[in-house]
Amino acid sequence: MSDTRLYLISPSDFNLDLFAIELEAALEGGDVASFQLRMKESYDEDIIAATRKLMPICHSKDVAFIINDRPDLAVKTGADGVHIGQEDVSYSDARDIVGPDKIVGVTCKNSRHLAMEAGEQGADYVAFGSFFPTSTKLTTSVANTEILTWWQDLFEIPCVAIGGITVENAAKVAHAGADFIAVCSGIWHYKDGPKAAVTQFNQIIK
Ligand code: TZP
Ligand code: MG
Repeated sequence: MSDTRLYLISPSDFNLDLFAIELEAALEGGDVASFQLRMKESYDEDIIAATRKLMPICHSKDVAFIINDRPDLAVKTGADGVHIGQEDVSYSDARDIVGPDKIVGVTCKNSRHLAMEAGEQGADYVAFGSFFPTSTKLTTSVANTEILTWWQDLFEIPCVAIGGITVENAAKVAHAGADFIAVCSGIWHYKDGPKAAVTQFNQIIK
């Protein structure tokens, strides 16, 4: 394990003013590499309004701001990148939309094949999951930590571990080779609050 870093994922629904305070607190807790705005059921104008409020908070801490599913909104809002799943727009279409400079990350479930394909096409990171039970998303694939070690040994492109990661189990995916651990409820529902969660995660994964 070397330098695993945190990748925060937003809840899909939240009060923007209150969540902005939570996000600020979380980023006070320690190192965070990136933040993904994952508003799955929202209107475009709400995603744009959330980006306008939350992205400056992230940028003030050098945290990359990634939008889920929507390369078009990443361009429109000036976000740093987009995260796409296998059911979203293809990697090549996403890249065409956002251009060469933005981050494009791709969910690869538990598939070595999908990850190699995404890597060959130019993905900036590949994401594997779900490693642990989660209620944030309907689990369509269960991943084993071996896939992180396999990827880490063979490829330079960073890999992200996702799904049910908490302060209790984060060491397992970090040790296995995750470059980033992506966490939603393990941060926002942490018993002592998001700031303490970020501090705890950093102690565990460094
Ligand atoms: N993809 C696989 S699991 C998941 C996503 C977006 C949800 C992650 O949220 P949590 O609460 O950290 O399990
Ligand atoms: Mg998606």
